[in-house]
Amino acid sequence: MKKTVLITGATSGIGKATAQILARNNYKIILCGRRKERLDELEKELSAFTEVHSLSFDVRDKETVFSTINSLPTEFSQIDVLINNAGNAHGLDPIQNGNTDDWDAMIDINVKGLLYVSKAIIPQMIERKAGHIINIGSIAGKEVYPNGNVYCASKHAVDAINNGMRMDLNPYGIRVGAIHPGMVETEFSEVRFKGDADRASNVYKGLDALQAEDIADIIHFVVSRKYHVNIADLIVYPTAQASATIVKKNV
Ligand code: NDP
Ligand code: 8X3
Repeated sequence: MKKTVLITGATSGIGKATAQILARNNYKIILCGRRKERLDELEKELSAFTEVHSLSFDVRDKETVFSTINSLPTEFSQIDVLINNAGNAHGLDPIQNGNTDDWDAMIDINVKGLLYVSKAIIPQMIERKAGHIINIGSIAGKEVYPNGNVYCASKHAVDAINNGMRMDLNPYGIRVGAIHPGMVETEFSEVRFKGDADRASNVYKGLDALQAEDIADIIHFVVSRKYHVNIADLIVYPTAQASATIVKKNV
């Protein structure tokens, strides 16, 4: 039987590429994100391969997260795999200059949003004593870098939540694991720099950065292992990167 995968942040980058690869590999897909037109477009594209359903909501909106996920049509209501991917960095400033709206966004989306979506789905996994949760962390959840302060804190929280979830859900046979990418060329830096496309593209200049498809390919590998295999924690860099701050650029 086809497994159903719910992907948050499917309108762009890693989430979108993951939906594209899983749709072609016999998974039913639930696409989530705020940008409705992008969801509609992707749903149309992927419907050529599999059953697709879209949910447009902001992961910060607690009530809507629960009501939306709880009102999925029957054909999509059993969620076998949850990919907690929605998230972004907002700003790259020393702590003393940090914008409190940016701080709120990162904590509310990357941490609290991930928790709300998980809480909406975990009970059905517990009931079936089966399920798989993949949390997209970051190298920023393993190391702190200058000016990364609150984004790094939010991703350290994802790392902790991932480990805690795995422990708490262990009695129920639920797989939990995280993937922590280094530099992936997506809309991530455009969001971080509030639409400054030049500054964003500079981040990836002079190196072969990871592409969203590289991470999607790994997510496909992780979800398609035999059920007794749980890939719990994975750091993925481009070859040019050796740590959060050590990056070999050809400039
Ligand atoms: P993108 O900016 O390309 O994608 C981010 C996705 O998150 C979008 O689909 C966006 O959808 C969704 N999202 C953001 N805010 C919200 C919200 N409030 N409610 C619902 N959905 C939201 O970035 P990436 O693909 O790179 O990022 C995906 C994940 O990977 C993030 O968790 C990021 O922290 C992590 N990551 C990225 C790295 C990189 O270098 N790119 C490296 C390490 C980790 P919409 O705006 O339509 O709601
Ligand atoms: C995204 C990668 O290095 O900007 O999480 O934190 S980094």
